[in-house]
Amino acid sequence: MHSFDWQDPFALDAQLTEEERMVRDTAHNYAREQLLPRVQKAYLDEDFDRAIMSEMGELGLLGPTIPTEYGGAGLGYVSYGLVAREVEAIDSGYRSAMSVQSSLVMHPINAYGTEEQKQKYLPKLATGEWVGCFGLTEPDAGSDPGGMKTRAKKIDGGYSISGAKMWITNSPIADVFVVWAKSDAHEGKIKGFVLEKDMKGLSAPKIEGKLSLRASITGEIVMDEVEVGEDAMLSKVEGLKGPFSCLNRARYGIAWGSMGAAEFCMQAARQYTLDRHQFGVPLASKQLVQLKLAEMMTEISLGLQATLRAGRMFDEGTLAPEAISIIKRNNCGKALAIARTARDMHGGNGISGEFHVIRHAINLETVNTYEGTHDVHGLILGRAITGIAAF
Ligand code: TGC
Ligand code: FAD
Repeated sequence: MHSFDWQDPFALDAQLTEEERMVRDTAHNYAREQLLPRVQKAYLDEDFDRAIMSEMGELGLLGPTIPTEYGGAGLGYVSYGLVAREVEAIDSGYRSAMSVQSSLVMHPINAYGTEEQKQKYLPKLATGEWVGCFGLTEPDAGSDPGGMKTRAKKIDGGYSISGAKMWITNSPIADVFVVWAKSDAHEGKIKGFVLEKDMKGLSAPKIEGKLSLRASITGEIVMDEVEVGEDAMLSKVEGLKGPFSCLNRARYGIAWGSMGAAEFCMQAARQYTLDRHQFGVPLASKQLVQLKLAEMMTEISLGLQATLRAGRMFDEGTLAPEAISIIKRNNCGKALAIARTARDMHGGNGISGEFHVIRHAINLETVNTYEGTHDVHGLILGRAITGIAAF
């Protein structure tokens, strides 16, 4: 019989290729050595260090699945997921910055852009020289992006775009804005546009005072008759499937990332309860504590195994969006519950930034909401099971 490894019950490590392990180790070392030491201050100061994007770019962590000819790493989706897991073990906000750049900005340009757009944007996004953001959500259109008000009006030689996007990761520091608008030249259908920072009529004010995801920068995108040429349009896609195909990739990465945060919290709770003595014995000797750790290990190992399977299916081209809803919804919900329990197991120390668990728990409130809320993914699955849309 094999011996049991509580950190890897189903031998996930053994199911990875040599290349995937190398990518994982690179991301692990970077996250532990460069991100962990600065996260507590960044969180307290509500500050995202722009240099992180260049550091990640240098290591090849931005756009890992983008072809090498455009500056990406040409890796598979399992590698992408492993990076998300390592980065989110430190902070969901750092994974956010990375997944927006990779899945929501580089992917649509690569999938729907012209050769010129790819040459112009992808290499600089891959190195982190440019930061990108993705504008889908609006003040009055969140779970229902089909209700967006942003309009692209046809003008001579291009479009005039007006509207407002809300809750946009990276927007205040972005150089490149992928925004989605209803185009009057396309019967009101949704089209994607690539805007640039200094365009007239474009601004991206920061949203101040977030109590969650404070180490990530979030803002609005305000577009007041921003004029762009035809060459700003992502011409190869039309309708909601454009933004949704980007969300598929980001949601998949979040499924991995949230498990990284959960693993961090579980390991912290285990160590804390082994070290902490009450009633003359380590807290870890108590049945209630062991049961909590057992639940955590169970959910993490099942969550990771499902996510690895999804990654393999992604690379084979057999992964349906509904399967991504299963892992996004389940892993975020489970990670949030694990982080809250780990916070409780730390007692009073659990509310201190020094122990990290409360930061993870508060971050995971956002992760459970963005990229489709927990309930919206439940409704996507309900529709798949019954054939009836209940949104
Ligand atoms: P529905 O009628 O279902 O679909 C409209 C069209 O889109 C196609 N489609 C998809 N295509 C690819 N992948 C998917 N996952 C797709 N889902 C739908 C569909 O086939 C159809 O195509 P066609 O050709 O027939 O037009 O659309 P609906 O309006 O009824 O939508 C329902 C619902 C609830 C599923 C959807 O609106 C939804 O997913 N809402 C959640 C919104 C959301 O996730 N927003 C995320 C914003 S970005 C973000 O949060 C970034 S945070 C990043 C970070 O910091 O990490
Ligand atoms: P609503 O849609 O108003 O939902 C409110 C509540 O109602 C939720 O509990 C929801 O589950 C429930 N609900 C909604 N519809 C139904 C229904 N039909 N039946 C039952 N219950 C329902 N968006 C971007 O485009 N780009 C980004 O980079 C980005 N980054 C973000 C960063 C942060 C920090 C945050 C908080 C959000 C970000 N978002 C981004 C927006 C995010 O995707 C939305 O917040 C999310 O999709 C939910 O939309 P909403 O906030 O409008 O909530």
